[in-house]
Amino acid sequence: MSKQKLFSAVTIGNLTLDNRMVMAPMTRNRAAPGNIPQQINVEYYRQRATAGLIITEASQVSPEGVGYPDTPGIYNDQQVAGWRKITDAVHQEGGHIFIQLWYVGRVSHPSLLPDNQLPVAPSAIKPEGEAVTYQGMQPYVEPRALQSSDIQGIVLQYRHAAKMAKLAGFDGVEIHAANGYLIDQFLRDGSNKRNDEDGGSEENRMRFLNQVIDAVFDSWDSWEVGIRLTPENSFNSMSDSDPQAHFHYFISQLNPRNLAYIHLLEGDMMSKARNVDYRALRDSYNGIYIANNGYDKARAEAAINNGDCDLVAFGVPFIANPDLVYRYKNDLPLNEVDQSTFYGGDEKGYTDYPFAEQTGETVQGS
Ligand code: 8OZ
Repeated sequence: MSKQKLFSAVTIGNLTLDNRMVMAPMTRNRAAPGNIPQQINVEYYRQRATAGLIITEASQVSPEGVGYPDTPGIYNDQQVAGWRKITDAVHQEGGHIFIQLWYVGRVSHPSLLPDNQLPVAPSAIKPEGEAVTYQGMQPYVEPRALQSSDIQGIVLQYRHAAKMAKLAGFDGVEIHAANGYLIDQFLRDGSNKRNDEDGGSEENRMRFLNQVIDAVFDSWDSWEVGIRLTPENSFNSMSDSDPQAHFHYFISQLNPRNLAYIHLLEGDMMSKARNVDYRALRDSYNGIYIANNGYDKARAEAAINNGDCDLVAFGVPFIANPDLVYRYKNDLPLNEVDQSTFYGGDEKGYTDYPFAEQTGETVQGS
């Protein structure tokens, strides 16, 4: 068998990852009250530590950043203590783990926020649909458009969370600038109608992201910071008038930042369309590119061999297969995934997916 690049080591800054299979960030809504990571989460991440890199589920940088029930935070000491058990467990198993920093912006609901305050956004544009709240689904509300003077306060929340992530023992952080949350709301022109220094030109729309990067760099080296982007994902009512050109600009601007990586969810999760030329975006970037969205082993191998990406992030396959690396390496069948247990609940559909050895599968020809 020829050497398979997917299973070859890769260096990011001072880190050497065992393989190029990344566990994608996935919201699972199983934090304890207070948005605190708990023992079941330790077990979940420990089981998946053979991934070259784990990127955690999105984690709020402050109580104001929350948008869903039971999602973890990374802004207080209890949360840091909870995460510390997770990073220790992953490191004990020889793995590496970045935490994804999150502030949802307009995709929230007053009932989830301190003092029932309104969600915030670059512009007062309500997303379609309903928020998931502790009282069930409730229609989204029109967000409050941020004042220029509010923005610095949010940047400071990112700075604080980045510092807490360091205390929690992570190997790095991923800035969630994707999927229609606050940073993405600034980047894309369907949600950013501002006519001040944070809206209009590409440069202005990127200002908030640049400030967040600077804030995170206060506690992390550049090669310990990744960024997730979604040029054309329409999830959360997002749109942009020219994703190819705009994201070419944003990504080119990231070159001198010397980041750990950029991580792109390619295509539109909702329509399954894929109208952006991701190879062109990849070629405009000098550093490491992680590709995501519906890859399996064959597509991942082909993409890496073709130079379309350096690593591939897998989501759903890692939910159902804690030993996905072992299964792919040995061409073993995958467990069937139970979508009904994606969000919320207990160990069922979370830490009870069997490892290959337990199902009696044998390894062929290795
Ligand atoms: C699904 C459900 C809730 C949140 C994202 C953090 O899309 C999420 C998310 C996904 O990035």
